[in-house]
Amino acid sequence: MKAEVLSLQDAADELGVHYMTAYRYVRLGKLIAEKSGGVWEVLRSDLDDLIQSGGQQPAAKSTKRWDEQLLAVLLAGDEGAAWQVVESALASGREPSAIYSEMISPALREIGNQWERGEIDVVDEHRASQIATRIVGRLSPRFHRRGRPKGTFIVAAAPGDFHTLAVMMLSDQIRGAGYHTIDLGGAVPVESLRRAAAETQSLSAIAISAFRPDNEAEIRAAIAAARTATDVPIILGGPAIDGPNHAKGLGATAYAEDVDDALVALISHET
Ligand code: B12
Repeated sequence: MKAEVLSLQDAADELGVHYMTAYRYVRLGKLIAEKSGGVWEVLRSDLDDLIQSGGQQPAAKSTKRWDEQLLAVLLAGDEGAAWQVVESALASGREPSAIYSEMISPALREIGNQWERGEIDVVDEHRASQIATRIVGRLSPRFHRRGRPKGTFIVAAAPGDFHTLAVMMLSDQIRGAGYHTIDLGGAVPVESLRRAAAETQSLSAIAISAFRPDNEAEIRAAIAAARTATDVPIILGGPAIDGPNHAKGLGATAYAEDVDDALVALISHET
């Protein structure tokens, strides 16, 4: 059976509130709505949930769907609403790291898929990425840990690869795990990576992120150059890397899907 969809105005009428109040509910994550063809739409079941809870959605349910809410406001280009969704998720107990991996990453992946299918314009995608970048900038200080760092990670995107958002998130998550990080951002030149590897004190590992499957030669060159400067593990990850064999074939010590994987790779290299 097809789910019943209402306009936000209809939802406001049923709630007996002004349109702007209903929109505020959407921004606060109390009412789940998605923008379709420039118009906010609400599922009947979500409206009923809100009505049954006397205007207050149960926290667990809305927490589970912060990700959908974030996707909707990122697509709408509403930066204020995007930050409010993040703040609400933080207030309900979500860790900043989970905001990255369970909310921002899936939202951006979905936006990439919609762009690939021609459902949204590249402008929508760029606008959403910029908002996501600013959100990550605001969350970044929350990953700071007191005390002596366990070591240092260099984190960078492969040469020719401008997908810096993942590098920012990864760098924060590694910092959150107690390491100092040197974030070299996107499209790091091969020689710069080699020099950074040679000059960094207490280097523990180098993490390289790859989103472009078409620049394997550059990834290989970057890893080879870094290898001439250090023997710490070089951990390769990102959607352009198809698992451990692929990573090792490009010269990396190990493949990692996320920060936990990267730390496991580091520890197993050390022991
Ligand atoms: C935002 C974006 C951009 C932005 C990047 C902005 C920025 N500052 O980062 C801009 C506009 C620059 C861009 C450009 C391009 N993009 Co783009 N982009 C995206 C998009 C929508 C999101 C990327 C992103 O940040 N994802 C969020 C990240 C954080 O999520 P994540 O993947 O889960 O990342 C986590 C893990 O992968 C992991 N991880 C990642 N790396 C590593 C490394 C290690 C060591 C470890 C442990 C973990 C790890 O940790 C991350 C954080 O938790 C993707 C869609 C997608 N499917 O991802 C397309 C996408 C990656 N782009 C794509 C393309 C084609 C391009 C362009 C070639 C488009 C063009 N024709 O110009 C250019 C290439 C530019 C270049 N030279 O790099 C394609 C790549 C497909 C392909 N197979 O080639 C995608 C998949 C879109 C699509 N569906 O077609 N893009």
